[in-house]
Amino acid sequence: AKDAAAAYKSSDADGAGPATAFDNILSGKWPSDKVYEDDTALAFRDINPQAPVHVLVIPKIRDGLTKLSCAREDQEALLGHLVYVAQSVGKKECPEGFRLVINDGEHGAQSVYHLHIHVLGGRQLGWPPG
Ligand code: D5M
Repeated sequence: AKDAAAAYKSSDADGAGPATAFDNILSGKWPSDKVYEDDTALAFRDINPQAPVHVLVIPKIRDGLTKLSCAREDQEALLGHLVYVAQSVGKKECPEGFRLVINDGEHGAQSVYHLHIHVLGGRQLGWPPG
């Protein structure tokens, strides 16, 4: 299993965009409130929570996944795994339901260009989103 530092090096070396805040979390340089971790995925609490439960699920190695719309066909299994991890966190922390969000690009209000799935819940969420 790759450790976070090794994953950080790979992420940094992927050449698909500048380092992000999440590289600092993956390298251990910055603290994070981790809720789940495995070989390929990391889940941690959002620093600016929009709901009582607000967790981000990210790939440990970015590999060009600055945003969802950069996904390649060979990354289908990884994307499925990230969604699986997200539902697992949501089910555990939000038994009454939750929402997964992926912001993509400017109009999607994306701010960190390292793919992440927001897991939001712990209160009644509104619809449609803003
Ligand atoms: O969401 C990016 C999210 O990343 C946003 O909700 C804040 C969160 N964020 C940014 N920096 C940190 C750190 N250091 N820890 C935890 N969470 C962080 P987006 O979909 O790109 O708008």
